[in-house]
Amino acid sequence: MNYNRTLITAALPYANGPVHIGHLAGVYVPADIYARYLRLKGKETLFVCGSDEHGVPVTIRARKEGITTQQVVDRYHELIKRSFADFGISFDIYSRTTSNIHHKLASDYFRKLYDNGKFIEQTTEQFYDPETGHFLTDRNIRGECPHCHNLGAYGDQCEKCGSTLSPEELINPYNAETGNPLVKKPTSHWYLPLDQYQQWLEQWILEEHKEWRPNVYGQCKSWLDGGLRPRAVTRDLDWGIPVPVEGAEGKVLYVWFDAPIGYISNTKELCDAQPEKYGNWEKWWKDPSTRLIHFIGKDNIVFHCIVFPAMLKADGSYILPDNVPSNEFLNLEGDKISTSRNWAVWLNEYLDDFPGKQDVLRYVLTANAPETKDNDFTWADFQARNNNELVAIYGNFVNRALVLTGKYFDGKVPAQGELSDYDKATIDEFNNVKTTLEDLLNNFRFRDAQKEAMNLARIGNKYLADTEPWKLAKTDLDRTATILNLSLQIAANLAIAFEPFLPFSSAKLREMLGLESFNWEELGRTDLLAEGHPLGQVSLLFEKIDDAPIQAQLDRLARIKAENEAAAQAEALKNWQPVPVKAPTTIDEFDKADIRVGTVLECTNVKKSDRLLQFRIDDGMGGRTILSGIAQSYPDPSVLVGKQVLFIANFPPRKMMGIESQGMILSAVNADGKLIVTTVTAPVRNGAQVG
Ligand code: B3M
Ligand code: ZN
Repeated sequence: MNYNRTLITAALPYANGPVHIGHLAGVYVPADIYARYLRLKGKETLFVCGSDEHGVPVTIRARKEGITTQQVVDRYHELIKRSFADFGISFDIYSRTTSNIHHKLASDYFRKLYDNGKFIEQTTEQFYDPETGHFLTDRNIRGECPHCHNLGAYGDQCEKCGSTLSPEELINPYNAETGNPLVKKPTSHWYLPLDQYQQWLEQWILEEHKEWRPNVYGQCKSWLDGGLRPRAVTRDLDWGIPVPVEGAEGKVLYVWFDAPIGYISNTKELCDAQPEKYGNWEKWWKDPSTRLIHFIGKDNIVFHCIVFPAMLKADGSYILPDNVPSNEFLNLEGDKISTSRNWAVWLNEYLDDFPGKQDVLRYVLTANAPETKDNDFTWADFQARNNNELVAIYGNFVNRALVLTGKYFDGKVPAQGELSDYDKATIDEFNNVKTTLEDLLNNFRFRDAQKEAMNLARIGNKYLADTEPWKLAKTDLDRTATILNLSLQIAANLAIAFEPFLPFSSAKLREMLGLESFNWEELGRTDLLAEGHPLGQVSLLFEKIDDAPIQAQLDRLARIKAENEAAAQAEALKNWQPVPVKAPTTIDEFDKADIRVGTVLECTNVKKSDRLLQFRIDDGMGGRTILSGIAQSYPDPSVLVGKQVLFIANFPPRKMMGIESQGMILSAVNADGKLIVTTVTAPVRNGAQVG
C-alpha cells in the first residue's frame, strides 16, 4: 500500500504528575525520532498528543494533594507540556481531554454508537457508599485481606502479601477515603461487546499484521486466544465526560473510551485552527491513504490494538492503525520506576540539574531503549555514554575538523583535491548510511539506527586519527585540505543523520557548519559543503560530565530509597494488630516448657539453606547447638554473637540438614514483619530458668 501521509500519535499521559525518563524512553523519544525522520524526508506528517485528564488517577492525586481535580489537571498539563517542549518533542499539537472540542467529539462518538445499537446494557451489583451516595472503583475500596488478614488491602490488590484481589473477596470492605462500610447496589452500564469483534480482530491482527513487534503481536494473540468479553465503557464517577443518554445522570464515559478519541479531537482542534496548513481533520482519520501509527508503552497494548480498533470499526468511518510500536519498560537503577514512590528521574528536575543537556538524555534513552525487553537506566551508564561516546567520538571528531579548518584555512571549507585510496575506502564505508538508517527507522528500530549514526562519527574519528592532518599541514597543505574537506563533509552528514535523535546538537552543528537547512536525501554524499564556504562560530558540541553531579543523583536516589523504606515500615506498623490471645491455659501446663537463658557463642548460616541459622549457645551446662529458621531476618548473623537469648531446653533433639538441633530459640515479629530473636537486656546467668 502506498500512503500519502502519516499520522503519528503518542500515548496521552495522565495529567496526574510530571513526566519521567520512563515516559520519554518508552513512547515520546521514539515517536519524535520517527516524526522528525519523516518530516526530514519531506513526507506529509502529523504528530499528535495531549494530556489524558480523566480517570481515577487524577482524582486520587487531587485527594492526596488536597486540591480540586481541575487544579490537578491544570497544573500537570502545563508542566508536562513544558517538559515535552523542553526536550524537543516536536508535536504538531499537544492539547488536552478537558477541551470543549474533545468533550463534544467524545460525546458524539458515544451517541452515534449508542444510536446504532453498538452497545449492550447490563446491570451488575457494585460496592456503594450509602453515606456519600457514590459507587466506588476497586482502588478506592479497602478491607481485610482474606489471605494475610492485612486490614488495609485494596479492592484490586493486597500490598502486604501481594495477592491479586477483587473487591468481593475483601472482608468488611470500606470506603478508603471516608472509612464508611459499603453495601452492594445494582447499577447499569453500557458495554462494547468485544466478543462480536473477535473474528474480525483475529483476521486483522493475527493474519494481516504479522509484522507488528513480537511483544505487541504476542499480547494481542494471548488476549484473543483467551476469548474477548464485553467491556464496560461507562463508569459511576463525577469526573469525566457525562454519558450523553437520558437517565444516565452520575455516569461518565470510561477514561479508556474517551482518551483514544482524544487523538481525533486534538487533530481536529489543530486542523480547525489552521486549515490552510493542515487541511481538513477528516483526511487524517478517514482517508485510507493516511497511515496511522500509535506509539505506546506495553501496558497500553490491549487498548490500542483491540479496544480502540473495535471502537473505530463500530463507527465504521475511520481508518485503523497500521502499526502500534510499543516498548517494554525502563527501570531505574534496578528498580521499577514508580510515581508514587518517587522512584524516577523527573524531566523538569533533570533539566534543573543538567541544563542544556536534553540531547544527552535523549541519546542515552535511545541507546538503552527497551525495544525488545525491559531495560535499566543507570547514572554510571549515562555518564559513560556521554563521556565515551558523545564527547570522545562525535564531539571530538567534529571539534577537530572545525578547529583545524579554522587554523589552516581561515575557517573556510578547503578544496577537495585528488582522493587517495584510503579516502575512497572511507567514503565507501559511509556511502550506504542512508539506506541502512532508513531501513532501521522504517522498521522502528531506533536503537540500532542511532548506533548506525554514531558509527558515522566513528568513521570520521578514525579517519582523522589515521591521516593526522595536524602533522601533514607543515609539509603538504593540499593533502591537508582534502582531508579536512572530507572530514567536514562527514560532519555535515552527521548533522543530518543525527537530527531525528539529537535535534539540539544537530541544529548547533548546522550553525557551526554555516548550513541553512538539511536535506535527508543528501545523506551519504561528499559534496554537501562547497569549497570556500565559510564556517560559523566553533564551540564544543558536548561537554564531559564529571563525577560530582552523578554522585549527587545517586545520593538523591539513596535518600528516596531510605525514605520509602521508613514509610513502608510506618505503614506496616499502622496496620499491624496482635493475633488474638490463645485459649486459656494453666501454670502447670506452662511449667512443662523449660525456658532458659544462654549466651550466643557462634551464629552462622547453615550451608545450602537460605532459612536456617546455626547457634552455638553457652547454656551453663556444657553448651548446645540450636537451629532456627530466621536467616532471612539476619543478613549478617554474627550480630547475634554475645547476646543473651531465651530458648526451650527440653524439646527432644531434631535433625535438620544433617545437624541436630537441641531446643528452640524464642523470637517475635518486628516492625518489618520479620522474626527476630528476643534478647535479655540486663545480664543474667547462663542456664537460668525463665518463669
Ligand atoms: N493515559 C495511560 C498511560 O498513561 C493512558 C494512555 C492513554 S492513550 C489514549 O499509561
Ligand atoms: Zn494479604
